[in-house]
Amino acid sequence: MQFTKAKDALSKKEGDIQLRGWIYRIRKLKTKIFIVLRDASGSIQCVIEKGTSAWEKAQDLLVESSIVIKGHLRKDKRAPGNVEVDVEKLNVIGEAEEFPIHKDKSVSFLLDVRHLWIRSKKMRNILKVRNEILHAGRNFFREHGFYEVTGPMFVAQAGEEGSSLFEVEYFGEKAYLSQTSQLHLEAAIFSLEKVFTMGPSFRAEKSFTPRHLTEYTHLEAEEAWCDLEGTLKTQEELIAFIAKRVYENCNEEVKQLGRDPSDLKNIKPPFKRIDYAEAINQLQLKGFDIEWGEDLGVREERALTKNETKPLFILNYPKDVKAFYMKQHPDDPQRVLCDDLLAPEGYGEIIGGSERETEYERLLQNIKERGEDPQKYKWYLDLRKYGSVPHSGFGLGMERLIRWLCKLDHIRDAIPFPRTPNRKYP
Ligand code: NSS
Repeated sequence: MQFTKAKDALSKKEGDIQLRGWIYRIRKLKTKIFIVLRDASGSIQCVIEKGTSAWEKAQDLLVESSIVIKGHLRKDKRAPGNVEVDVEKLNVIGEAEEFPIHKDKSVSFLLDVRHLWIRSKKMRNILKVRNEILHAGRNFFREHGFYEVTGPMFVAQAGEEGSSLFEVEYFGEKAYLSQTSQLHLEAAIFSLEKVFTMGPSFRAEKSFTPRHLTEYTHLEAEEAWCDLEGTLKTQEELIAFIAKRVYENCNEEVKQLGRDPSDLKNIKPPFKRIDYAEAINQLQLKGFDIEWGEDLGVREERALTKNETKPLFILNYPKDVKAFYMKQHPDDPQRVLCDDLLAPEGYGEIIGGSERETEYERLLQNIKERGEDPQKYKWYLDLRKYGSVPHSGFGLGMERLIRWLCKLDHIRDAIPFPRTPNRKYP
């Protein structure tokens, strides 16, 4: 007999059934033992009668033991899901020791036992939504004519701020863990025109905020023959596409995580756009002590987005707070053609994007101004020498997106094994 998934069993009519999974709850009464069996799909109640062979085997079983059950499924109004399985045969596959996770454990304890905590209902729901989001991200690009490209994770130069580079020893030389695949994607557009990648990015930031990881999942895209306007359109379509997929395929999961699924239905283009100067204005009116020229931090982004229901673009930041590769604004040399996309409800930045500087001399100047060695960027500068074209791209932090869509307090729950400045175990 084949194994039935717990979720499918709930919608099945009466009949013989075989299930396998882990004991989520076990309750021993005088003449019955109730087991809630869970698998990846859901959970179902099973009941063992006194005097059966299963009764003896179940006596000392603890939660999280893995078992196989053969039995008979029937309707029962008292059981969760209104069905119950009368156990005829029980096989214990792996007996569990006393499970270390009980109610009311601290956040840091749950992080220490993360390898076990990912079995929890909450984490399973998040991981399912995460799965949907990662797939939807890939599918969007495939459906829109982008080629998937993989950049290297060992790199010789900074892609973003040098101060957040992880240095590694590379056969007696210095190398770094990649902060972004952007520069390599820029090389790839001259072959494939529209490219994307999804993989880890590393940031050596000692930031203890609910939106920073030292290793995160980065979905990046780069398009040839594309200006800032073009990439803004790709960005909003991507986010709307992913939100729709989550709405369609993870309705129950997001609901259980505390997100009203109808919020996701509303995430449709166009997204509101405001200029950086307008953002500074609004913040000053809200009482922030901020001047033109300063970057926006967590608090500022929260203030700008807390009453929004859709993402918000902030455009054209000052050159000095942004990376070297961004194109100078044609009307204002102090600004660059760029965007940050901020998630609503106070969540803040999820995307950083820009049109890229195509002029060799300006790019070289930018690299020098930031104190970087142009020699290390020789290959990247080459791209401006051999048939340069206007191009734009962006990077989306997947855990930030997951955090927002799942309405999570902290980014660490958006990834199975979070890496932060004080955590690399388990
Ligand atoms: O630094 S970014 O703003 N931009 C780039 O890396 C570009 N080179 C991407 C590109 O154009 N191809 O990072 C992009 C996004 C940012 O908006 C966040 O959502 C996310 O990456 N990000 C992070 N997520 C989690 N933790 C950390 N530390 C982090 N840093 C950036």
